[in-house]
Amino acid sequence: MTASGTNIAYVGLGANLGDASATVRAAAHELAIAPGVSGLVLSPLYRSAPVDAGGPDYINAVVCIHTTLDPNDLLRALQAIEHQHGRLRPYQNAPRTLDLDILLFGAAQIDTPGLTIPHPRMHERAFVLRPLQDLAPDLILAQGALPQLLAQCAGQSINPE
Ligand code: PH2
Ligand code: MG
Ligand code: MG
Repeated sequence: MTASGTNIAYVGLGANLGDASATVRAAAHELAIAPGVSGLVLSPLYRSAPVDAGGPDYINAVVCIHTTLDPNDLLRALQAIEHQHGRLRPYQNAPRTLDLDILLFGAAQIDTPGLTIPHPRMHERAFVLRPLQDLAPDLILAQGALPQLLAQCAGQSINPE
């Protein structure tokens, strides 16, 4: 936590139904103006092939925020934005209009049924690591530095949108 009582969090954004780019940009704006959230920075958007999932290509991005919310309240705020964009959950990893995942929340390590932080699969997904690297190139995850982790995802297709 910083001196002002805020935490820095990183949130992954993904969409592969409808106008995915517009949805990701709109969701970032909605999060930027949410109570308890400030200083949002949006990474460039990327187009990525689905990983462990089917359906159309995804649009992915990452945002960095400062927040006075606790992790569960941030999760609820993200779920409200997903819901506003018509998110349905018919089955795991189903195509979606919008997915908002907390990747990192300060130095928090949380493992509860509803919330796991750091995100348990972020270190093996180029669609997270590449935009995260744009925002925080020197970040080091428990599994390694971003360039090293990205090199291990070389088979995953991801291109600037
Ligand atoms: N999200 C998933 C599963 N697979 N693949 C890509 N490319 N982008 C995603 O956002 C994504 C995925 C589950 O949340
Ligand atoms: Mg996800
Ligand atoms: Mg999710």
